[in-house]
Amino acid sequence: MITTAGLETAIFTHLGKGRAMHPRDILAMARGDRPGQRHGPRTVILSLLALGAIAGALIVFGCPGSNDDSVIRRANLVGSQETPQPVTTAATGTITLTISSDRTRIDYQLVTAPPFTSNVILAHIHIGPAGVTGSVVLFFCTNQAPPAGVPRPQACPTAGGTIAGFLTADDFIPSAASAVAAGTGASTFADAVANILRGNAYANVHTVTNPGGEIRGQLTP
Ligand SMILES: [Cu+2]
Repeated sequence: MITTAGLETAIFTHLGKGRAMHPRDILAMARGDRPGQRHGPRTVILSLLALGAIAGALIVFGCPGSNDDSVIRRANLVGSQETPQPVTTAATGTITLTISSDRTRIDYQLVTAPPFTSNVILAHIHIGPAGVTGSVVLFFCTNQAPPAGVPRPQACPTAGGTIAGFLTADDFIPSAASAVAAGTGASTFADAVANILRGNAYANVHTVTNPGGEIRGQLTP
């Protein structure tokens, strides 16, 4: 019986000696033979079958993570980032987005830390650059009437806390054409993802006292 482990050991043992090796010798070593030993057609065929099996296993199992092209975007949320006026608050937050390899899903974790000035009412993603107010395209959570046309977002922890979930095209809220043209909106989920990836999006947490937003952060790599 020829095992992959045995073959790898043979190859690496030999590579360690810094000498080139003929494939025939590698197979021979895997069988426990001495390099250079001659074999009949049956042995050669069995050896080729073994090589095929090893190649097949490599194709099936691949290298861990080799197909994972997911992308992370993060933001630190603070009152001083709010527009049009900075907000004075001791509350802070962090948002982490993991955008899937095929860019059709955003997994998120939102951590908000008290003290907020008042109860948190909603949190979401806006499109737009730092210092500019843009359109809301994706909700993380809300304690208000849910947005129309999308699945109901989860509740926000009113005094801060951690929530996690994921967003897809189902959750996307299209912006007005004028906002899209101005760079403060997105027409599709894919468009929103493209804006997030190029830094033209931010997360915002709104409270009763600061309905326009209490802490905000621009999404960056
Ligand atoms: Cu907002």
